[in-house]
Amino acid sequence: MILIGQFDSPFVRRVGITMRLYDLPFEHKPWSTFGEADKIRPYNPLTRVPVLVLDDSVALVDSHSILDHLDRLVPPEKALTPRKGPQRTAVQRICALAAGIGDKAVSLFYELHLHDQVSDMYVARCRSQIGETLTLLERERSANPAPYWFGREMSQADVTVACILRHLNEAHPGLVDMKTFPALKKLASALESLEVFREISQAFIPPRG
Ligand SMILES: N[C@@H](CCC(=O)N[C@@H](CS)C(=O)NCC(=O)O)C(=O)O
Repeated sequence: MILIGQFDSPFVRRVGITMRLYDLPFEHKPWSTFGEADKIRPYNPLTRVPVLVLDDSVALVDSHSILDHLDRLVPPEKALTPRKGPQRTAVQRICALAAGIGDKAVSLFYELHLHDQVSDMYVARCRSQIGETLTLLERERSANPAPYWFGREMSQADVTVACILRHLNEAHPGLVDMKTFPALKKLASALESLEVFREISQAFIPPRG
């Protein structure tokens, strides 16, 4: 399989980390969505990453559907998102909230750095959406003393939250005071110290329009 996209994208990174944790080998093409859009376009006309090119050449897009595919390539006990039941819904809910923060962080970056005229209203809206969702996640995480979000085993919720927080803080330094979110900070720090998180990582490179 071929994974397209740079690991400074939280969406690409969560796919890369998941593939390592699943022992699924992949070739990595760290193409930039702006500088190398022409290389990405044949696989994804949206020129967004991640893209996962399967061995039969089918190109999957969007980290949610890519992870759904990968989860079915491993035995159920190894999958980071449970196959069924309330636990699946619970993991997906945290992933959706965290990934939503990632979407807003990307939109905010484009608004601030790629638009000639920045909309103060849109910037304020993104900031508030990010802050309020972090507050909700902090509240739920701080009520839970388990080492990972859903107990003693890592789930996709943990992977996604850590990837999103790193991207948020690198793309928008100073936007969020992580001291205000100690439980999230602790979880992310623990995960970022793991070998797989250190290997599958890349410092944020600002896109240029
Ligand atoms: N919902 C998508 C979001 C992917 C996304 O926003 N990727 C960004 C990089 S972090 C991108 O490709 N941006 C280029 C663009 O939107 O033009 C996912 O989960 O994969």
